[in-house]
Amino acid sequence: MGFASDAIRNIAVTGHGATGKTSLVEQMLAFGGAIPKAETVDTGRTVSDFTEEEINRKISIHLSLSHLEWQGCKLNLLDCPGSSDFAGELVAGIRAAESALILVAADSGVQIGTVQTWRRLKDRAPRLVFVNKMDKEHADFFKSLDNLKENFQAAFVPLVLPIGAGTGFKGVVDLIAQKAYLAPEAGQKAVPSDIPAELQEQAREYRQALIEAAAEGDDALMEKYFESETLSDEEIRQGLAKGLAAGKTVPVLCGSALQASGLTSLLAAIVFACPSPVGREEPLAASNGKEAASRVIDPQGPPSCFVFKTSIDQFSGKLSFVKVVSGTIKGDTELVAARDKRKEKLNKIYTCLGKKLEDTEELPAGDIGILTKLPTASTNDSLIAPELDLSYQPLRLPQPVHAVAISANAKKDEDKLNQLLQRAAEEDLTFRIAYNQETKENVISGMGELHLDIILDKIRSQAKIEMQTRTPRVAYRETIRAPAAAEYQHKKQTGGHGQYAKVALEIKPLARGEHFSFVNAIVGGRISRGYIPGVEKGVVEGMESGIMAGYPVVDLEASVVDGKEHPVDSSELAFKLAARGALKAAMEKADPVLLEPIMNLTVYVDNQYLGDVLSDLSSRRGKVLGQEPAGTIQVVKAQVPQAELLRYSIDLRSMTSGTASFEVEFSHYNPITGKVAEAVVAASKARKEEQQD
Ligand SMILES: Nc1nc2c(ncn2[C@@H]2O[C@H](COP(=O)(O)OP(=O)(O)OP(=O)(O)O)[C@@H](O)[C@H]2O)c(=O)[nH]1
Ligand SMILES: [Mg+2]
Repeated sequence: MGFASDAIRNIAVTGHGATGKTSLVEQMLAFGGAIPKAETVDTGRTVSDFTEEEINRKISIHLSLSHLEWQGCKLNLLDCPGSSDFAGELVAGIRAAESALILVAADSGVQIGTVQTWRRLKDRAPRLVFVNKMDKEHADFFKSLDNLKENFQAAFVPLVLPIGAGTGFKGVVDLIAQKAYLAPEAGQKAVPSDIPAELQEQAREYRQALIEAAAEGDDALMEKYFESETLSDEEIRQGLAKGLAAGKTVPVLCGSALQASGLTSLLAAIVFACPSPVGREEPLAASNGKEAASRVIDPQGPPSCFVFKTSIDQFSGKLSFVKVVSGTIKGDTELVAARDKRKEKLNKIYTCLGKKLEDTEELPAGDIGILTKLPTASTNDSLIAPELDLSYQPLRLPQPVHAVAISANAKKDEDKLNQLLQRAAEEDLTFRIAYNQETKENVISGMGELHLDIILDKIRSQAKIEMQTRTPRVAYRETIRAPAAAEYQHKKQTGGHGQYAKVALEIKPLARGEHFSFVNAIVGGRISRGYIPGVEKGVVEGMESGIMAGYPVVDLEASVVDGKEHPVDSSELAFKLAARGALKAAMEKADPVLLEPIMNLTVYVDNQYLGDVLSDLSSRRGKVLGQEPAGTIQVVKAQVPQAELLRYSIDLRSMTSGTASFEVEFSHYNPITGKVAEAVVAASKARKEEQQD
């Protein structure tokens, strides 16, 4: 209880799916005495994977927090899911941690998820690698090490060497302690022993490399090393810590989570090499408009924290996971939400071991904990002392890559379904729900098919609602390619108070993305000032549905140049209708065209599937912009029409046996003509007829 800020280490445990992150966290917790015994993912009783969906699927879906004490330090472990379907949780985990432990499976080396994690870590530099699963057939520590060097620009430095591999794996040699730690019997601690004779030469060689790497971390150590050609163990640790904090050195360890092997060296490395939160920078939101872009984590000063995750617990209600940036947070600390200065009443403060909440008195700067039942706080909120005026940068979450249209089978369930989807979106910011006004569909989107399936399964089982999903429609647009002019007269003057207005419009194309502008070019009072807003409204309403396929019209300038009014029968409504008619007539003559959304696509793919992925992209009317080899993995950048990507997450999976992954974001709208455009027009016509039936 009561760790000072500089005795805290926050570690995001990351890596490709199924590399053993959850298993390793479990073993570390047991090794450090935080739990009596390590369970396995297969029994569904681990600390980290505790939700029903995780237990059923035997994968991590949510970021989970646990902690242990080691050599006087509090280690907060953030177990991040490996699948790219839950990349949002990884982003949150990385944000809350000062360093990342990247797991690589010794039998597979660097995988797609390793590359993606590495990229996401770019601005949170310090990282360690643990080569796990050394007990597996084909496990090869040195091959994995070469693989890392091939893929990433960094100084990888082994801190341990494996003793054997595969079924012959016995444990590790710790190159700093110069001891062997053999895999312990179940439930036992690893006892240090002498380095086996056959490994002594290799250990000497690697220790020398380790000393050199440590010396490079610090000028004074470098000098000392030149003089005496060696460093003390303590100096090695200091040098590595400096190199790691600067993001230059990446210590590499190995072991087996299954056999609880390699943990002594790993935990020691976390304590001596990973930076404490104190003095690390927490980025500020751009909207602060202040000179500083960040604030250093500091136990002094008024308290503040950042909510990096929100979840709903069956018993405790809303849980807000916070990272304390300054001061100390206690039960009676006064905090307001930076967003609206509304007071947040704190209740109890907790730390946790997975689902198990543990009371705590206070959270000092740098620590991670849970605030419960905050009335309005949500993920990305900054909670600050009332005298502060700042907010922290929101999470840089990835854009959804997969969308489906959804509706409840029974009309009576529609509202309930919407409510539950909204709630899911509050908990998980990479899941979104939106009603698409243009296509008249409820569309949910997320990070992949699995992501959406899991959310829908939960709703199906808990609320007993049956639903249907469909491929969503694309939001096409219409625009013009030439200037044109037309006039239109709206007239209904049969008895009584009539309607009269006449409007002459000139329209011309604007640059892509400029949307709309309206010019009043009336001279000599041909239309009274008071009616001009009616004309503009008519144009805006007319642009809501174009003349080709009924999609919204964009990138057009309309000038009202002439018109006529009647002393009694004219009204704003009459001018609105006349303007709408004039717009349609002008568009007919202005070389109209359909626009389709084009997406920026980044695909991470193994070399062996590169050819398939590229030829598939060209069949999707995609344009490959570049290709970056990163060792055995290629990063392909392309622009592809959205209409061709509606099932990409499913197709890419089957094309690459589930190994590839992609990111996608909207880029721009592009004109379509010929067969592609004809198909869009035909589909829209068919839909209209169907609606009329
Ligand atoms: N042989 C062997 N199997 C391991 C080892 N570590 C984990 N596993 C197994 O690998 C599988 C995946 O382990 P997890 O701990 O769930 O892996 P993870 O990285 O947390 O997976 P995600 O969170 O879903 O990405 C399980 O069946 C584990 O029992 C290891 O060191 N050796
Ligand atoms: Mg896991």
